[in-house]
Amino acid sequence: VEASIPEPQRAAWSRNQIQSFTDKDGFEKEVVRHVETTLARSMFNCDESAAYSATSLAFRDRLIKDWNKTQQRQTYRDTKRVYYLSLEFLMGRALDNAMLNVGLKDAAKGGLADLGFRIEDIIGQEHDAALGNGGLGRLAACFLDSLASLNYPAWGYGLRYRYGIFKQEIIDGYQVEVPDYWLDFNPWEFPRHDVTVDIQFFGHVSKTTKDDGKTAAIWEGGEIVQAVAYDVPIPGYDTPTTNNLRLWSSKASGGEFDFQKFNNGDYESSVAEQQRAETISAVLYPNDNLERGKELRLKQQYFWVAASLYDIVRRFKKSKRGWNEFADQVAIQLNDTHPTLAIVELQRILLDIEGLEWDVAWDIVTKTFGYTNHTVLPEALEKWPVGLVQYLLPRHLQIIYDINLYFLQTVEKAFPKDRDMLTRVSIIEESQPKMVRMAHLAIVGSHKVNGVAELHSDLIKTTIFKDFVEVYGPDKFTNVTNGITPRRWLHQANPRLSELIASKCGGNGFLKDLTQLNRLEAHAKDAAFRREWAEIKYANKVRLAKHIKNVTGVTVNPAALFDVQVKRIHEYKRQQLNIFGVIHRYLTLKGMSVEERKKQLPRVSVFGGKAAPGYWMAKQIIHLINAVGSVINKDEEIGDLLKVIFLEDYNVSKAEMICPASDLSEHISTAGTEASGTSNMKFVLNGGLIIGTCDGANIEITREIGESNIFLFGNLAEDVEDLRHAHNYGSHSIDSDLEKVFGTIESGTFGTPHDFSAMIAAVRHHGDYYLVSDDFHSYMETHRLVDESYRNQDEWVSKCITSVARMGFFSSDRCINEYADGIWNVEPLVVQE
Ligand code: GPU
Repeated sequence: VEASIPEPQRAAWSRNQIQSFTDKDGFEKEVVRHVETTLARSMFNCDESAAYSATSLAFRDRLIKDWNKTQQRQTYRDTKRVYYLSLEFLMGRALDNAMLNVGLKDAAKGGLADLGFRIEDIIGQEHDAALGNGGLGRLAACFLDSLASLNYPAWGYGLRYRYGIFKQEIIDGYQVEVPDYWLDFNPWEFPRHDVTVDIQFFGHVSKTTKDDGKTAAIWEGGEIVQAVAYDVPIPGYDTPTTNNLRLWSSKASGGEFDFQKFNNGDYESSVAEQQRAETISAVLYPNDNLERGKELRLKQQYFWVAASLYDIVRRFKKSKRGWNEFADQVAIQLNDTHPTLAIVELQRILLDIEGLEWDVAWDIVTKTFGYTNHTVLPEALEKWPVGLVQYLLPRHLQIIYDINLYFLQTVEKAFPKDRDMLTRVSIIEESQPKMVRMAHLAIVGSHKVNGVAELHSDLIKTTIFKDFVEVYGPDKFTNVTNGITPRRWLHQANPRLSELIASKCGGNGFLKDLTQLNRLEAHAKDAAFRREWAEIKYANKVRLAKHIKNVTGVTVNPAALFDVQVKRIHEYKRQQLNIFGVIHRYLTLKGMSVEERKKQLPRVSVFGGKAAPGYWMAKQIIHLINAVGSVINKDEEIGDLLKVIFLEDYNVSKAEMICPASDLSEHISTAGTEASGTSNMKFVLNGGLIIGTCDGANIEITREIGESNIFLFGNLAEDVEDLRHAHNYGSHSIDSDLEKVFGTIESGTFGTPHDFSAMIAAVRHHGDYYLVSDDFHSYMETHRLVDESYRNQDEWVSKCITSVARMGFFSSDRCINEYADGIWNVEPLVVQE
């Protein structure tokens, strides 16, 4: 069909396309048109929800044009493309981002005002796209923003979950999970019912002899599920490049129903089959830093990986190039081990379908893939039972065994007679049952492996992947420190601060080259500038205080120090250390005379974050925070001096409100456990200071902004092992202040002590694996330093300004350029307008 339309005709059509709006009046016309036609409503009953829909549709129309042109340009120029495979994309809201990236937010603001709406209210109508758990998924979203903003020809590939991360409600202090059905109305996705891939599961493998006498494997039988593409446009900031995020949705391959069964009267089972197929992309697994080995999860992984690779190979084949050029045209990045089957799938395609020799195919595969590791925590490292892989993907298991065989042969040559080495590096773990180690497969099948912050990248080389450094040498392993997009996390989340910064940095250039923030440094000592800066922070705190009042009923004083810890709830992230610290602060205040109390600095401790539904201890931590809050917040003796708030349902859009309102944020993981952390960067970029451990990216943040601008405490990663050993085999005495906190909990001050006994026992009797007691004293001392420092507002604000000025390194643009240079070998596609 495409080819039958003559070129002049096509060119004429594209010249005559309806022009998009460029100003307020044009925007208004488009909104009215969409309300009255697309939505079939009258302007007389256009409510905020309809105004949101129409505004989104108006901006979507604009994006589509840039998007089409970008795809045409990339096809025409046919340079190397990057494919970012991630099971999670935590995108948040799209409208505000689209308005800012396209550069017409002011037009929309004016237009909406004419129609009787406040733009904030309209933006607030949008449901977050929450197809991720936490940092890993949000990193993928920041990367998409940078890839488009820097004009890289890039695609994201993921799953279109019908249910994203659950919505969290707090009922009687406990977390309750509610399904997040987000697809009611989503103007940001385009179903591509013509882009489908049949995905095979189960079945068996037979051998056949080809014409040339060689044998080939044939995978047949089993069942077929269809993958349908849904495309989401990803606009770059201040560039026409609009890339594509392709999400796959599953459905039964037979179309709506199996008519055979239907006609035979077996209606129910034909519907059941339909539903079973749709289950694959139904729900995001809500675990962060934890793998639970569920069969459906493995199905999700293969479904998504196979559909994506089919699509990538199909696109490559259109270029009519030879396979020897594949790795020059295609770079695929594996976001953690979740997409590792892509390595096996590409080898299968090249070997079984395209008929390449093993070595030729394998060379292409390893040149194509890069693998990013995001954790050293053992419970998060993926392993799949061999039996399950055999049953679900029989041909893939054979290929995995062959990959392992050839790999172990080379290891054997380099380390003759070292049986232990072979056992340690093998892709197959010889356990009961045998397991496929996905990280090992990812390393063997990639040309580069990277960690996400310097400490983390060093740790993977010296701990979990140590043997592989010996096998491959150190150059296969590299570091790319994480970054965040300043568009969403500064310009969008904190428009007033962004504007103030622009006024001192010579305009908005810093949003594309974040190192330009260094121009601020000269102004840190300027009293008038500091006042403006502080005034913006205060306004952001007022806004958060209002939100807190609305959702919890608690009044907090915006002049208090806002101390924030928002992230997934996890023992290694140590929210328990924070809440024990809060209790200690409360006890200290209670022990003071009225006079003494008057001299104290008021504080608001804000917590937020979801616990995995099956993570009992994390749920107990949430319960304790709420229990403590409900006692302290109504203690009239304490009043404004201390408030404890748990904000329910922490997500991307709430983060955009919370980050700009923090004075101090907590990044207090046990040293060596947090691979990088990225909210640490968001908080500093928004003019807040950090209390933190020497862990993840905190270390590099310290190096950049200076030791005097961060509150570090606690034991170092290099000492953790010895301390744990001492807990278990030596004497383990608990910090005396922490004992007082435990005593208070056990006396029933915060409700039934039994509810919290496991949390206390974890420290006292079960080895205190996360070193809560070891770090408690230094944590509390450091909080005292924070108070002291905050009293001198001039100095505090200077620290904040200086820190922001030195944050240029943490842009995800820098990070993406490092991947492009060091791992992908891709270049931006310059746009000539
Ligand atoms: N991370 Br593994 C997740 O959010 N989920 C996971 O399942 C795994 C890692 C995080 C790390 O915990 C965090 O330190 C890092 O900043 C982030 O990935 C992005 O690299």
